[in-house]
Amino acid sequence: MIEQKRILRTSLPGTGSAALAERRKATVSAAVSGGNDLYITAAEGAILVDVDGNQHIDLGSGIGVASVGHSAPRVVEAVTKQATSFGHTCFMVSPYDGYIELCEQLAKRTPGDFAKKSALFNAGAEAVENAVKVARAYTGRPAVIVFDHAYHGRTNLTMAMTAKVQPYKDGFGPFAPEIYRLPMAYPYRWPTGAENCAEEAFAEFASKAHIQIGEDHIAAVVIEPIQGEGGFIVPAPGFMKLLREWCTTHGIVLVADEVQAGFCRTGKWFAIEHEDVVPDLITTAKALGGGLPIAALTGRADIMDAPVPGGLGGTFGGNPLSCAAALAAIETMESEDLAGRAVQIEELLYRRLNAMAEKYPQIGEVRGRGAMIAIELVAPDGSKTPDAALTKAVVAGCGRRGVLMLSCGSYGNVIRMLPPLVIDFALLEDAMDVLDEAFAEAIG
Ligand code: PLZ
Repeated sequence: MIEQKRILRTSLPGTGSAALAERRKATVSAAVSGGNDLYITAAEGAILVDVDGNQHIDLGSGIGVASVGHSAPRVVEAVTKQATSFGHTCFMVSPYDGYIELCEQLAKRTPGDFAKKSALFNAGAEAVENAVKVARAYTGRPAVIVFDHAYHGRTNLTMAMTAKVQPYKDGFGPFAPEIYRLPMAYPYRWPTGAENCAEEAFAEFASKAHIQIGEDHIAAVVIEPIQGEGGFIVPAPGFMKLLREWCTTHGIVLVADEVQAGFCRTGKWFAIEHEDVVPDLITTAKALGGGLPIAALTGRADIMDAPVPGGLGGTFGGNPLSCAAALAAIETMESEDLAGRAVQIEELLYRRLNAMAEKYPQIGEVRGRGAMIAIELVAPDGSKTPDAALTKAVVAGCGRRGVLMLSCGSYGNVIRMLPPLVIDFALLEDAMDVLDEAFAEAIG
């Protein structure tokens, strides 16, 4: 048992982490994104233990994965049991029931009161790629619409769908064709004000889609119901509904990319449920696997059956260990009401972050839902000029004190909080005290 407490035993990084950082430098590609150089040897609940014995509060959850907590008991038990019976056969070769049971669960949990089917993959990007394949096969059309600030992955197709060049796309072109980027309803930065955002953003969307692409050429609109890497941007209220109606009118497949926001993170099973919108297809990964890699594409049965037989698959997709982990993670979310806990986390974080925003005018906005909350940092003069340097300094200050925070945002000026949903509230209060300290230190 790891005590759910922040404990610093050495200065950071300790000698063990420093030694591993050296070995890494010699052998791991320098192009692989670097974290905070604290090397982990154990984790439980919301605590990460580094090789020097320091205990860190994890407000990143391995980028939104550890929603059920690190080493969640049901997941550990299910994976251990599965590993002792069989580890891999390939569902396309010798199938097994875990895959089917998980598809049943996905049909049951995802929004939409209609027949649904799923296919299982290894990572979020792969689920998104397959959503595009399925939508093209179903509609017989080529074009795909994505949004400003979107993040959908690092494969060739999903790089094209991801908005930000640095570091995701630089030097990696040419990119896949027929991807069109349209404006996102980003309330905080909408030029005429948040209150006009949904309608104006949609009007611009519909006009550009008509003039530049043509509705009859569009297979899918792919959108994150809350944008993740792009800065935890919650679309202006009503925008998603307008998109839904427009897609229905034109026979276009609406894909919700819930890779980061899905599975109880935002206080509901899926973030799009807050919008009262039902997508045709939904992509999931991250929290779904409870720590093991798995991703899913779920949606209307007729759409999911559109590709040619054999058109979807992959050696590892729906690996038995990952299916067992996912079933245990879903059971944990259900029996521990983790969506309900996310709502409680939201209350705590908003209370603490709004209080900090009163003190620090650099906090331009507190936003997000459930346990997916962020602050956007800007110049304190009302200009909303992004402050990436301050963001970096605050995240580093938290790191030095044993609280792992992640930044995000197109302008690198957003600090996001993605705690495990099982986190003790005392631990979260402690993390907020640390954030406050780090803020005070960074602004001097
Ligand atoms: N769709 C909405 O958030 C992954 C990636 C971080 P994979 N986000 C974290 C990084 O720097 O690589 C993500 C997402 C949304 C798709 C993906 C892609 O999921 O499992 O990383 O492929």
